Amino acid sequence: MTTDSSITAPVTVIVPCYNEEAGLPFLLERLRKMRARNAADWHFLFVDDGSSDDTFAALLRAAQDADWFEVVRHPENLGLGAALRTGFEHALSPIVCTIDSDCTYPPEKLPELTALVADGADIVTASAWHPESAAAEGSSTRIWLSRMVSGLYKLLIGQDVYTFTCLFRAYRAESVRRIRFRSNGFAAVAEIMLRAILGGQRVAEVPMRLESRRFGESKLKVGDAIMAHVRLLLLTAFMVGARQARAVGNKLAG
Ligand SMILES: Nc1nc2c(ncn2[C@@H]2O[C@H](COP(=O)(O)OP(=O)(O)OP(=O)(O)O)[C@@H](O)[C@H]2O)c(=O)[nH]1
Ligand SMILES: [Mg+2]
Repeated sequence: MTTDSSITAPVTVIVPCYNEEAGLPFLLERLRKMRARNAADWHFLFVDDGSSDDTFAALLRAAQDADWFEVVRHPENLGLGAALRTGFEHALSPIVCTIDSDCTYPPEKLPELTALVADGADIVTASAWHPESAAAEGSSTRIWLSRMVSGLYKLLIGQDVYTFTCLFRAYRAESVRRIRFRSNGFAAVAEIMLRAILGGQRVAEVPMRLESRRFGESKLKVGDAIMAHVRLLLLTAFMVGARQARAVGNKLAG
């Protein structure tokens, strides 16, 4: 069913989808089994972002026999960041997760992430570029881009956070709601992490192997993603500089 209401289960998992009909049966079966095994009271919220294929209709059909997920839809494609914003608005659970709909990180591992939020972290991310993570599978361009921008953000931020680009995360809801991110596309994932770190939130990483997509096609447009990350790198440099200037100012004043 579609929903206008908000979700109050202990954990809500937001699943952004754009033209993912090929992998939907696999994804739904995997989530159903995962819930049956260890997350019976979790809720899933699919955000269909104006898909032009059968994604939305297939989700609605599947939702008729399932009370554990709901579907919201953008009438046109607004981008991954916009879909996440919509998801966060609807999910009122104390813990909110986001996952890729192509299962490139195993949904079964989500409880590892939510446990760390329960232990005090504000944001927990799967980390494909952590030194303890196994070698990633998939497109070499995507791997190169994601590694490179994560390395640059790490350098700018000056903290041991290795992966900024991974959507597979768990958040303390009250913390993520404080983050105002502006990116509408893929860069939103990095922007959320950067703003969380700069805002003093507690970040944890779980080393995890990135697996390759088995169904459908990648939605990442490399050129657009590079431009978005260049803008975000500049914004980050500005935010880091402003923070340092404030710290110096406070020292002089104190
Ligand atoms: N709502 C929404 N979701 C999107 C959009 N673009 C991508 N996604 C979803 O975001 C997730 C990540 O997109 P992918 O296409 O898998 O991008 P990727 O993981 O960088 O690339 P591959 O896994 O190598 O294909 C998937 O669940 C997509 O369906 C979008 O414009 N809107
Ligand atoms: Mg993917």
